[in-house]
Amino acid sequence: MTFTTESARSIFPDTKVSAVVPKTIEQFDKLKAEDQLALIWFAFTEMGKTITIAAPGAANMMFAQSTLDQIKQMSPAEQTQVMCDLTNHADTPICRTYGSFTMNIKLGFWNQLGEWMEKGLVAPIPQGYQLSSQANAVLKSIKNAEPGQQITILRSTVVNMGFDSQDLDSPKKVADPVVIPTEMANRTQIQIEGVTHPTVLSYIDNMNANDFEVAVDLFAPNGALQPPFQKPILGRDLILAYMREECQGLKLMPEQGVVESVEEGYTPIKVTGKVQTPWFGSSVGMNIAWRFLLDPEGKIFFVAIDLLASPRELLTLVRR
Ligand code: ECH
Repeated sequence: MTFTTESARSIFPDTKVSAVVPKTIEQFDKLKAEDQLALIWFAFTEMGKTITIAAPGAANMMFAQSTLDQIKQMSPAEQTQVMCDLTNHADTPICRTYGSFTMNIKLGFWNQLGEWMEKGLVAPIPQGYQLSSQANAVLKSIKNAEPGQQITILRSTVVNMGFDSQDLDSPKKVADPVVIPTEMANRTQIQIEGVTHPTVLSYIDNMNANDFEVAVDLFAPNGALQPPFQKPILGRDLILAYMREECQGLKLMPEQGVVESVEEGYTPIKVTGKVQTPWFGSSVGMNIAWRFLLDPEGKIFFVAIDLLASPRELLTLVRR
């Protein structure tokens, strides 16, 4: 049997991914808008006691600035309405503009609103707001989750907001500024206990250097990358676009791995370790597994990135 993307998805079936994340997001989506906003506020302020968020540079926020200023000038009632509209995916001009933002601009947008809410420049969550019992249960599961899982839940709530429309009269999708790859002299070379395959090492090193064109060349033309809790992204063009939007400034810190025996020329390799996002730097290390399947030419036919259920899973590298 030769591999298909679908069959490749189930390599290393013993990998335990976080169940808390999809479960919490599902419960969160069922809450009413006011509860969703208040809950994120409570979760975010609680997390802020132990982890620090790094605000993005002004250049990255350029596309959101006029919308943010527009909101700042509204009455408190209108501001609350905009936030509820975003949560309810209402079809309004602001929700359409928000829908055209990249992930990082969406996060930066809310980060700015949060700062303004704290300073009283934008309508805050009403003092003494009482969460419903369902919302309280969701808040509790977020509080009990690991930091890497908490920020994944939070990010997903922000990314899902707004109105995403395919209409021609909607604002065109904006792009993040393209980052310049790290100079050769300043690059680091990773070592992974148990894995010396050059494709895997080169993937990690190029991702860490923001050199996405070189990283994507390591994929087979029909190769696929599967981000946590998502379907595989197919083909080099889409993978490159994804990397430019989602992978700038990531720090991949693989620790150990295992190479399974070759099956019809395909090599399964599993690597575990930590990943840091530029949003939280070294204050949050996410526990990650990369499940690679290399084709007979040594190109990446498939790689899944999983958010692990617990740090214990970093050691689950058993062969089938
Ligand atoms: C306030 C209240 C009202 C409502 C809202 C508010 C503001 C909320 C804010 C939230 C900010 C959240 C943030 C979350 C950031 C999360 C980042 C994560 C990154 C994970 C990256 C990973 C990368 C893995 C990958 C690897 C690869 O090899 C290939 C690619 C890829 C409070 C006002 C809404 C401000 C900033 C979770 C795991 C390793 C798959 C990308």
